[in-house]
Amino acid sequence: MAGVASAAIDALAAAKHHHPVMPPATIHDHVSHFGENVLWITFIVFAITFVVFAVKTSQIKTSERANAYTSLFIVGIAAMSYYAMATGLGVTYRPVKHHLHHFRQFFFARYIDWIFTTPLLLLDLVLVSGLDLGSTLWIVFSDVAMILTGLFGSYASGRAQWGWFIAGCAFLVVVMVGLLKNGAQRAYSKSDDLGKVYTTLTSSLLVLWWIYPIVWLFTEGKTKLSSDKEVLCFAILDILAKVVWSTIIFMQHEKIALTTTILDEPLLGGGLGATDDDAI
Ligand code: RET
Repeated sequence: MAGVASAAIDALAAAKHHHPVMPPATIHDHVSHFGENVLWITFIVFAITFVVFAVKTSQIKTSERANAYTSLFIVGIAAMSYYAMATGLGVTYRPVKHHLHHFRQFFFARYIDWIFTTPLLLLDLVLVSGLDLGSTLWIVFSDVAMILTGLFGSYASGRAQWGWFIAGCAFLVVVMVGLLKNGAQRAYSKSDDLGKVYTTLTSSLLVLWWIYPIVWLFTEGKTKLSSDKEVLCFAILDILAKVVWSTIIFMQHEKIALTTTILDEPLLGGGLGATDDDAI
């Protein structure tokens, strides 16, 4: 009992110093003050964006708020995830391959964040195009599988890691095909204007999303970049993919609302906005 209590006290003391699970090792890669500041600044950016989005959402007609609520939820989750990482909660250490006494900080909170926010980002596009439920499901399932490969791949060692990485990239290709083929067809079938808005949103999203595996390769994968650089690269990407990208959706909302009839259609009638007959 006393052992448990003293372990709890040790854990609390360690958490206070941002090293929650400090293994008995000789080398640790972890963020310096610079990285910690990046985490805090990113948290503040997301928190402010959440407030701004909440105000903007309240100014939109209730029936046209679907994208706005989705974006609000996305930045809200990101704010929580960055708060967790900045306070040392969503962080642990993992062994670095081929080195017995070398451990590197591992920000698992990212993956919890991404597993919720990437499907929500895709939902934004589904709402814009009015894609049918069947296509939506395989796109979203591939996306979730992709994030899981990143989580497992970070912990895997040696060659096993590349299996996860390749599988993850394959899932991203599936997502890409679904968005560019099924999604675009559906959006253009509604109107040319909507098709164009959808294509701009989708291509900017995909360009950003392909940078994630590249950063992952040099950080979690090959551990070539320091923990500070890892935090900085993902923070920039997350702000671009969530704050900037969702702001574009907010700005386009009138065009989207004018051309879609999503909310007038029955939600369970074959799709999130689509009916059975217009499913592709
Ligand atoms: C991983 C590693 C495995 C291979 C691939 C990946 C892709 C991750 C992506 C993440 C996107 C995150 C976003 C977050 C929200 O802002 C998991 C890094 C392909 C595309 C958009």
